[in-house]
Amino acid sequence: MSARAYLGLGGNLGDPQAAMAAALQSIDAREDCRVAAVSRLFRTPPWGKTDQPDFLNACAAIETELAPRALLALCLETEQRFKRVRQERWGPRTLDIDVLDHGGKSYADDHLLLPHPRIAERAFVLIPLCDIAPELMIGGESAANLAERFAAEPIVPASPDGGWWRANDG
Ligand code: PH2
Ligand code: MG
Ligand code: MG
Repeated sequence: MSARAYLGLGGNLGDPQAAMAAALQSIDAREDCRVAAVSRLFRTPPWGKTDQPDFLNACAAIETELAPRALLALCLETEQRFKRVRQERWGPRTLDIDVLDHGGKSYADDHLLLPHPRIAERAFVLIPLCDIAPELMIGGESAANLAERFAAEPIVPASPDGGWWRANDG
Protein backbone atom coordinates (compact mmCIF):
# COMPACT_ATOMS: atom_id res chain seq x y z
CA MET A 1 0.00 0.00 0.00
CA SER A 2 1.55 3.26 -0.98
CA ALA A 3 0.98 6.62 0.68
CA ARG A 4 1.47 10.20 -0.42
CA ALA A 5 4.02 11.84 1.85
CA TYR A 6 5.38 15.38 1.85
CA LEU A 7 8.97 16.37 2.54
CA GLY A 8 10.45 19.76 3.32
CA LEU A 9 13.98 20.36 2.05
CA GLY A 10 16.35 23.17 2.89
CA GLY A 11 19.93 24.31 3.19
CA ASN A 12 22.06 27.44 3.45
CA LEU A 13 25.64 26.28 3.24
CA GLY A 14 27.70 25.08 0.28
CA ASP A 15 25.50 24.35 -2.74
CA PRO A 16 22.10 23.52 -1.24
CA GLN A 17 20.39 23.33 -4.64
CA ALA A 18 22.80 20.61 -5.78
CA ALA A 19 22.44 18.74 -2.47
CA MET A 20 18.63 18.88 -2.58
CA ALA A 21 18.58 17.80 -6.24
CA ALA A 22 20.91 14.85 -5.57
CA ALA A 23 18.80 13.86 -2.57
CA LEU A 24 15.54 13.88 -4.56
CA GLN A 25 17.13 11.94 -7.43
CA SER A 26 18.36 9.26 -5.07
CA ILE A 27 14.97 8.99 -3.36
CA ASP A 28 13.26 8.78 -6.76
CA ALA A 29 15.64 6.01 -7.86
CA ARG A 30 14.42 3.70 -5.09
CA GLU A 31 11.91 0.94 -5.78
CA ASP A 32 9.80 2.00 -2.82
CA CYS A 33 9.63 5.75 -3.50
CA ARG A 34 8.60 7.95 -6.39
CA VAL A 35 8.97 11.71 -6.44
CA ALA A 36 5.50 12.75 -7.60
CA ALA A 37 5.79 16.56 -7.47
CA VAL A 38 8.38 19.15 -6.50
CA SER A 39 7.81 22.83 -5.70
CA ARG A 40 9.85 25.69 -7.04
CA LEU A 41 12.97 26.57 -5.09
CA PHE A 42 12.56 29.57 -2.81
CA ARG A 43 15.09 31.88 -1.21
CA THR A 44 13.94 32.36 2.39
CA PRO A 45 15.16 34.45 5.32
CA PRO A 46 16.52 32.36 8.21
CA TRP A 47 13.84 31.45 10.74
CA GLY A 48 14.63 30.83 14.41
CA LYS A 49 18.30 31.71 14.51
CA THR A 50 18.33 34.80 12.29
CA ASP A 51 22.05 35.64 12.07
CA GLN A 52 22.85 33.14 9.36
CA PRO A 53 22.64 33.19 5.55
CA ASP A 54 19.35 32.94 3.66
CA PHE A 55 18.14 29.41 2.97
CA LEU A 56 16.98 27.72 -0.18
CA ASN A 57 13.82 25.73 0.56
CA ALA A 58 11.49 23.46 -1.39
CA CYS A 59 8.85 20.81 -0.77
CA ALA A 60 8.34 17.47 -2.51
CA ALA A 61 5.48 14.99 -2.71
CA ILE A 62 6.62 11.37 -2.50
CA GLU A 63 4.56 8.31 -3.35
CA THR A 64 6.01 5.70 -1.03
CA GLU A 65 5.65 2.20 0.36
CA LEU A 66 7.64 3.23 3.40
CA ALA A 67 5.93 3.66 6.76
CA PRO A 68 6.50 6.96 8.60
CA ARG A 69 9.50 5.83 10.65
CA ALA A 70 11.18 4.17 7.67
CA LEU A 71 10.68 7.34 5.63
CA LEU A 72 12.25 9.40 8.43
CA ALA A 73 15.22 7.01 8.48
CA LEU A 74 15.58 7.40 4.71
CA CYS A 75 15.52 11.21 5.03
CA LEU A 76 18.23 11.18 7.71
CA GLU A 77 20.40 8.75 5.72
CA THR A 78 19.94 10.87 2.60
CA GLU A 79 20.90 14.04 4.49
CA GLN A 80 24.11 12.36 5.62
CA ARG A 81 24.89 11.08 2.16
CA PHE A 82 24.55 14.40 0.36
CA LYS A 83 26.02 16.72 2.94
CA ARG A 84 29.02 18.01 1.06
CA VAL A 85 30.34 20.57 3.51
CA ARG A 86 31.18 19.92 7.11
CA GLN A 87 28.41 21.09 9.41
CA GLU A 88 29.26 24.30 11.27
CA ARG A 89 28.73 24.57 14.96
CA TRP A 90 25.46 26.49 14.95
CA GLY A 91 22.49 26.76 12.59
CA PRO A 92 23.70 26.68 9.00
CA ARG A 93 23.28 23.40 7.17
CA THR A 94 24.03 21.98 3.77
CA LEU A 95 20.96 19.77 3.60
CA ASP A 96 17.95 19.22 5.83
CA ILE A 97 15.09 16.91 4.90
CA ASP A 98 12.03 16.87 7.14
CA VAL A 99 8.97 14.64 6.89
CA LEU A 100 5.97 17.00 6.90
CA ASP A 101 3.07 14.63 6.41
CA HIS A 102 2.43 10.93 5.68
CA GLY A 103 -0.92 10.09 4.14
CA GLY A 104 -2.65 12.84 6.09
CA LYS A 105 -2.49 10.67 9.19
CA SER A 106 -1.57 11.57 12.74
CA TYR A 107 1.52 9.75 13.91
CA ALA A 108 3.58 10.14 17.07
CA ASP A 109 6.53 8.35 18.60
CA ASP A 110 9.64 9.53 20.43
CA HIS A 111 11.33 10.66 17.20
CA LEU A 112 8.58 11.73 14.86
CA LEU A 113 5.37 13.71 15.10
CA LEU A 114 3.09 13.98 12.06
CA PRO A 115 1.87 16.20 10.59
CA HIS A 116 5.07 18.10 11.42
CA PRO A 117 4.03 20.29 14.39
CA ARG A 118 5.64 23.52 13.17
CA ILE A 119 4.40 23.73 9.58
CA ALA A 120 1.85 26.42 10.44
CA GLU A 121 4.53 28.74 11.87
CA ARG A 122 6.95 28.39 8.97
CA ALA A 123 6.48 30.42 5.84
CA PHE A 124 9.55 28.67 4.40
CA VAL A 125 7.56 25.40 4.49
CA LEU A 126 4.04 26.63 3.74
CA ILE A 127 4.81 28.72 0.69
CA PRO A 128 6.68 25.94 -1.18
CA LEU A 129 4.05 23.43 -0.01
CA CYS A 130 1.34 25.55 -1.64
CA ASP A 131 3.01 24.98 -5.04
CA ILE A 132 2.26 21.25 -4.85
CA ALA A 133 -0.45 20.76 -2.18
CA PRO A 134 -2.48 23.91 -1.46
CA GLU A 135 -5.39 21.75 -0.26
CA LEU A 136 -3.34 19.66 2.18
CA MET A 137 -4.99 19.91 5.60
CA ILE A 138 -2.74 20.74 8.53
CA GLY A 139 -4.49 20.83 11.90
CA GLY A 140 -7.86 21.54 10.32
CA GLU A 141 -6.70 24.27 7.91
CA SER A 142 -5.49 24.03 4.34
CA ALA A 143 -1.90 24.89 3.48
CA ALA A 144 -3.24 27.68 1.25
CA ASN A 145 -5.23 29.26 4.11
CA LEU A 146 -2.30 29.00 6.49
CA ALA A 147 0.04 30.53 3.93
CA GLU A 148 -2.13 33.64 3.51
CA ARG A 149 -0.79 35.02 6.78
CA PHE A 150 2.68 35.01 5.26
CA ALA A 151 1.87 36.89 2.07
CA ALA A 152 4.17 39.75 3.13
CA GLU A 153 7.17 37.52 3.91
CA PRO A 154 10.22 38.08 1.69
CA ILE A 155 10.14 34.55 0.26
CA VAL A 156 11.27 34.72 -3.32
CA PRO A 157 11.07 32.04 -6.04
CA ALA A 158 14.57 30.97 -7.09
CA SER A 159 13.53 28.68 -9.95
CA PRO A 160 10.88 29.14 -12.64
CA ASP A 161 9.23 25.76 -11.93
CA GLY A 162 9.62 22.46 -10.11
CA GLY A 163 12.06 20.94 -12.61
CA TRP A 164 15.23 22.17 -10.86
CA TRP A 165 16.00 18.82 -9.20
CA ARG A 166 16.20 16.70 -12.33
CA ALA A 167 19.57 15.69 -13.71
CA ASN A 168 20.50 17.93 -16.63
CA ASP A 169 22.98 15.62 -18.27
CA GLY A 170 20.77 15.23 -21.34
N1 PH2 B 1 15.68 25.37 8.91
C1 PH2 B 1 16.02 25.44 10.18
C2 PH2 B 1 16.08 26.71 10.91
N2 PH2 B 1 15.69 27.84 10.15
N3 PH2 B 1 15.02 28.88 8.18
C3 PH2 B 1 14.70 28.78 6.89
N4 PH2 B 1 14.38 29.89 6.21
N5 PH2 B 1 14.67 27.59 6.22
C4 PH2 B 1 14.99 26.42 6.85
O1 PH2 B 1 14.97 25.34 6.22
C5 PH2 B 1 15.35 26.49 8.22
C6 PH2 B 1 15.35 27.75 8.86
C7 PH2 B 1 16.36 24.22 10.90
O2 PH2 B 1 16.03 23.08 10.26
MG1 MG C 1 14.31 21.50 9.39
MG1 MG D 1 15.61 18.18 10.03
